Amino acid sequence: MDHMDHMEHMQHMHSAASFPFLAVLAGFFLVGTFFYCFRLYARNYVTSVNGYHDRENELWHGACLFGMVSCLEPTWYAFPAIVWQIVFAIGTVWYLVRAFTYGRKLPFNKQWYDFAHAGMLFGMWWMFTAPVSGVLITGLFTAYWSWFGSYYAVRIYNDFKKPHWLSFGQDIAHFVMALVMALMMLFPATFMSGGSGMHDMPGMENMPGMSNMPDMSNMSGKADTPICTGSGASVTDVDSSSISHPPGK
Ligand SMILES: [Cu+2]
Repeated sequence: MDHMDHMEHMQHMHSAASFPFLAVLAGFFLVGTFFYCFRLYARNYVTSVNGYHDRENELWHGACLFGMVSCLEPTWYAFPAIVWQIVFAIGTVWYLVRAFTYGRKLPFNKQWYDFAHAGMLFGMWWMFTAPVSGVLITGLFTAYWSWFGSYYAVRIYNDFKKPHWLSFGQDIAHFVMALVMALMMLFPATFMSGGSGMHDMPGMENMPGMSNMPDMSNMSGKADTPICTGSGASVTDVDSSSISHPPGK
């Protein structure tokens, strides 16, 4: 598509998208970040409710949700993508190591919890890095997040039997996280606008607008622009053939 046509198309689509659903989602994940910050610091309270307190879990869930805020509304924080690429790489390795070592000895833990959280953080790393893309990768991540989401849908159902705001909070945070991540895999273009900052966003050149169609340019199996870009250019903006950098970058 001709670049100027594309820009006009984008601006048209932008003004048509009046409901700020990316901002609403980012706001939800920001509340979730505060929720896990509270859990991180309120050790005695969380222990009195759950019987244990897992500092690493609280910290990494907070990081995950804060990363989602940055992904959906990159202009709210001035974090470049490289920060999240490093953070989520560390988190992924952390939980893999934990799954095979001390995590198995924690009485409240199960090995598959650690694998699930390694997968969660790996999924976030992928959102900010996207070293490669294709139908297979989209399918695998969508399957993973669908499983993750349905597990927590059942947990939310069970929470009604013995309601507590801590368990509702964590299960709803996981469920919405999984739902949004699955949708991001299936409809990446819809989540790449970055709200009000979209005109400064690297990656928007690839967008076919607020389309509900999957971005077919992601299906070619080669390196692609990450869905989450942070406040600056990603170090993995390798597909330069499809990117015309905005002026002043
Ligand atoms: Cu979790």
